[in-house]
Amino acid sequence: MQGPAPARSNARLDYYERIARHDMAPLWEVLRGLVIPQPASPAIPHLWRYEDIRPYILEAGDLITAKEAERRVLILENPGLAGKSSITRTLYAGLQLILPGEVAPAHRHTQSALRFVVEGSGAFTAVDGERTIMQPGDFVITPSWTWHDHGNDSDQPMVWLDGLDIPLIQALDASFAEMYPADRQPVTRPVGDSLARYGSGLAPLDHPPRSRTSPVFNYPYRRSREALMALAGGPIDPHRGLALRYVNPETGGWAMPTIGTVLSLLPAGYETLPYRSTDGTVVSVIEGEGVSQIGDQDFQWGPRDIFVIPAWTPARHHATTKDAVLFSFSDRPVQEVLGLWREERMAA
Ligand code: 1HN
Repeated sequence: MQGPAPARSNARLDYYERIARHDMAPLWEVLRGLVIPQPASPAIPHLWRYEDIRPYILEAGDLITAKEAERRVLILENPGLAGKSSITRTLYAGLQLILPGEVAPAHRHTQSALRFVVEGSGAFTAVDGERTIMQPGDFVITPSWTWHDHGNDSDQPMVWLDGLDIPLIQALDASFAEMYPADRQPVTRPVGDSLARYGSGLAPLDHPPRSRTSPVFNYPYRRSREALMALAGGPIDPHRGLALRYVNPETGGWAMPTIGTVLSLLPAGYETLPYRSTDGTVVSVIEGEGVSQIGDQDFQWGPRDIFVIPAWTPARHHATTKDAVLFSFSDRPVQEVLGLWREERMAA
């Protein structure tokens, strides 16, 4: 697969032309590009500075309502994947705006979604009959094929990062979607019900898991941050900082079947050693400031900035002035079940 490319004699070229008419092609002409010795993602490292893009997000609010748009979102498109609505090869990311009084109508689709609240507080999302009120840093899940609508009964705009497995579902040709017959689905359980039932290391007796996604659909930042900070004085992974995985309490596995989510702490002044893994990763900065070297580029970041580390691209992170807290997501759960996921802990 890495030997020299075969020469293209006239006889061979003539043959390729004739077999093309029968919808066939010679593998030996393309093999070296298909089965490559290591990942070479077309995605490139990139950072979206929140301060720079925020005016455009708010401007969308003057141009179109959430209802007309169905979802008023600016896609964060990887510059290496132009026109593909993708931030990595398998994942989509966007920033969604919902203004006071608005409703994003109920629908469902086979794509799984996560919301990570970036700005504003008090808007809600309803999933499968339950509402959750969202605060900055909350990680909220919309499992595959569940009805979901959003609303904002607060007095401030809310912006959240959407992460979906759209390109992955597209590659599998497994997209189904439909609108709910009304803007809002009926609410059948009180706010906080899922967290009370499943979010305290307890689960209802005699109820087997109903889905592959965590029954906790809002992991409130207050609780996640507390867990992280409780470990702050202890040992730290030199390549990854202090990193915690969001778990499905029924299985101990990832919270979502297709998207792995992580909360990390880099103490002030801490510099990680270079690291790469096969899961291209989207990072949303919650607290702190720093600089990340991704491939051969340096990216400076602060609160609410979003950056992407393509698959198998070495990255190292430095929290400069304060403790940094980062939320990140990738397709790692998919790669793990398929036995494909790899990482490399590199020397400085
Ligand atoms: C979607 O349903 C939402 O529910 C956000 O908020 C972004 C992007 C593509 C397809 C469906 C949402 C989406 C989406």
